[in-house]
Amino acid sequence: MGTPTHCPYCALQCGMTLSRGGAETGGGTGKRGGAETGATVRVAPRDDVPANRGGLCQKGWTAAELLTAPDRLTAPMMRRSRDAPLEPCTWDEALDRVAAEASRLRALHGPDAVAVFGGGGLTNEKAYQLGKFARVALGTSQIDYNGRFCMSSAAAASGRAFGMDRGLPGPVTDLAASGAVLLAGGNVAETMPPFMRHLTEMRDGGGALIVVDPRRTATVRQADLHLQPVPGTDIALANGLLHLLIAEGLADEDYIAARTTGFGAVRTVVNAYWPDRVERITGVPVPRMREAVRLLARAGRAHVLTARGAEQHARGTDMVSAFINLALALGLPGRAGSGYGCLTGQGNGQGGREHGQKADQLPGYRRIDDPAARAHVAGVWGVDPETLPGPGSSAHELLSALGTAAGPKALLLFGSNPVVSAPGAAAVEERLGALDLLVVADFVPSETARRADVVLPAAQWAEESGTMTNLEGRVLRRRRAVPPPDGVRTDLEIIGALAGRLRAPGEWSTDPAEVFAELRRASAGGTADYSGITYERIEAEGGVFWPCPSRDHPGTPRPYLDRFPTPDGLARFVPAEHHGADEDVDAGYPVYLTTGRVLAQYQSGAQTRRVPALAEAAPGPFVELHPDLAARLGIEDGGQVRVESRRGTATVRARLTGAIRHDTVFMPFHWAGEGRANLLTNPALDPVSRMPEFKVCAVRLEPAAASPPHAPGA
Ligand SMILES: Nc1nc2c(c(=O)[nH]1)N[C@H]1C(S)=C(S)[C@@H](COP(=O)(O)OP(=O)(O)OC[C@H]3O[C@@H](n4cnc5c(=O)[nH]c(N)nc54)[C@H](O)[C@@H]3O)O[C@H]1N2
Ligand SMILES: Nc1nc2c(c(=O)[nH]1)N[C@H]1C(S)=C(S)[C@@H](COP(=O)(O)OP(=O)(O)OC[C@H]3O[C@@H](n4cnc5c(=O)[nH]c(N)nc54)[C@H](O)[C@@H]3O)O[C@H]1N2
Ligand code: SF4
Ligand SMILES: [Mo]
Repeated sequence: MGTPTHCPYCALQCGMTLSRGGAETGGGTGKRGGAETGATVRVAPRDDVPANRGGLCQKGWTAAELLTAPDRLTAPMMRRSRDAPLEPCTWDEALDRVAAEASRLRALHGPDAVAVFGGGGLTNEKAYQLGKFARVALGTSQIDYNGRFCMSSAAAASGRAFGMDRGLPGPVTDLAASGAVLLAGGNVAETMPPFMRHLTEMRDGGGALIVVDPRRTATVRQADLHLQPVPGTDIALANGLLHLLIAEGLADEDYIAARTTGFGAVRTVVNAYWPDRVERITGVPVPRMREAVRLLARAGRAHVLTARGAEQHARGTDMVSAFINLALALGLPGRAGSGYGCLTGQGNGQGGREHGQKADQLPGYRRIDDPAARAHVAGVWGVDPETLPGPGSSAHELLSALGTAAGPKALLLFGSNPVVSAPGAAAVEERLGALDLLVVADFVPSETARRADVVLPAAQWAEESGTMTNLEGRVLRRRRAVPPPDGVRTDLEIIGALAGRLRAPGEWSTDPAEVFAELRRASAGGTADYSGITYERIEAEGGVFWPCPSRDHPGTPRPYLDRFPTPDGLARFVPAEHHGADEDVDAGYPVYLTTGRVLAQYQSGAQTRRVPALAEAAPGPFVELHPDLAARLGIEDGGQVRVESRRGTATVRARLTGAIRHDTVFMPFHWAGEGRANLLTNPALDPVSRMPEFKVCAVRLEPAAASPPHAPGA
């Protein structure tokens, strides 16, 4: 039979069944040591989950192998003094030290001296409890999370257009019945492979896939039309498409009049984006733009989707607004089977942004500066609203302030590895080193955990239960299939034990079901209302879509059908002007660098670099560049290259491909050490979302002296 659950990695949350026992048969199993010597955990895809319907990618198939990673953390560790090595200790020693040190720093410097950093991989229960822990047990305003580096620009743009931020406008299966999908800045064939089947089904039914990407990716190879812009020019491109749509009389005037506001100002702006000008800015030929507009306008049902390529920019919020404007002029949002959607990235990237681990947020997608929201949530927490701190700083600002005179002196980190994944990684490492106390809860000694003063070993996905909200806004059950190894605790147990030591008021259950019951009450009446969702309903209904404000409410697969959750019920056009990259190319740094992902590695790689089959498939960092550019620079395929930006230098292998623009190179960001893409990236922030510009900066390249091959797992 086995335990039905979902993959630990990305937001598609593919359904899988975990079963125990039996002999090990190679790929797809994790062999358990210690108390359960010989037991194995076997992964099989579920075909009753619409998102993946029997499919899994290589990361999902091998997910159980991390349960028994040779260097899995199974005992707390701490440093007795600053320069001492990390040594195993007891849980009491570790937790006492964290509580005592946090209390001391708070007494000395005030409550904001202790900061918290969370992650979009945490279950709803954990994300909720972490936000409550920061506000109630520590009293700090300084909490944010890695989702700020992920979909925050799309969240901000969706909020201002629709009054709400929920990744997709309907079930992912709606895509298959679409007549056209425009995907801007997403490489789903590598980042969520089973998602491709919905797009393939659409194409089989006559629909067209249009992809906007500076690279001819695996996704583009399955598309009908490729628009290949210069990185950072998507606003101009989207405005150009809208210009053509209007010029050709294809805008949906009736829909615009009935369901939207603000079109006039956008029309005035896009007036100046005539096709030749847009071709000059973006490099996309006018006939391709015309073709894209024709395919979308003729489609009937259609979707405009964005992913990180069109979001991780210093103007990322405006970039998404420009694509939303196009979707609105086509009359898509709020029509069944059509709409604008953002492809959320992390496993619980959606739920993780709803329940309070974000600097400006309280559970239920409430604002922390809203007096009514504060009163409601403080009531659930059993504290005086006056005691709740106000908004804190965004992820990059928080990390940049660590250990400075006015900044936090301690950081508690759950579910992120910023030494690899944060922009300006070298500066972040320096800030972490300046802290009085760094505490990291993780399953493995990530690059960030290795720098910690206290390391707390946490339970993995197959060893805990809770809920995850996938990219559709569907709340799903994560179910425990095996007990954690001896010495390992769940994140809820860790948070509960620290709250107790800090004498925090209120309840600190370590039982996910109890925490979820409290989350439901805290979210009641908020935008992301979970109050009608129960574990039983999720089980019986195959997941429940939020908002779901009562037990007899069916949940909301398609939220905008009747009206948008804005004060007047109308969607808002928001004008967006092209600004170009924060750091443009020049004589010193003549090439654009963009960054992203490959199929076999996940994020900072802390997990996937430890799975042998994945490490073999994607063994080390590289830079992808066009053969013509390589020839000009004297760079050979497979040779070592120095890639240099104004912030640092990375040394990686060259991978030559005609699938990228001549003026652009690409690096995945999954590896540590001197090949880190984030030694180079530009931490310029979007003014609204505070998203860093991961997707474009200026670099120069030169061949490097040969160096030994990269060790896997390093
Ligand atoms: N294998 C794998 N899968 C993952 C993850 C992973 O780490 N590995 N992470 C998960 C997470 S958290 C996320 S957020 C998602 C991300 O999923 P995606 O957004 O699909 O992934 P990326 O590779 O970051 O970026 C997508 C594409 O954007 C393109 N791009 C770069 N610059 C620009 C630009 O200026 N404009 C446009 N239009 N495109 C541009 C890149 O060439 C790249 O092909 O993936 C999830 N799934
Ligand atoms: N250059 C560049 N940089 C990027 C991006 C890019 O496109 N380009 N993308 C950005 C994006 S979209 C994202 S989402 C970030 C992600 O980057 P990170 O925030 O570093 O994400 P992960 O590598 O998933 O790190 C998660 C860490 O927490 C641990 N972990 C996972 N789940 C849990 C849990 O439930 N509990 C605990 N205690 N620990 C857990 C893992 O073992 C791992 O060490 O990277 C960003 N950085
Ligand atoms: S697509 Fe995402 S959820 Fe599905 S198996 Fe791969 S990593 Fe897991
Ligand atoms: Mo992400």
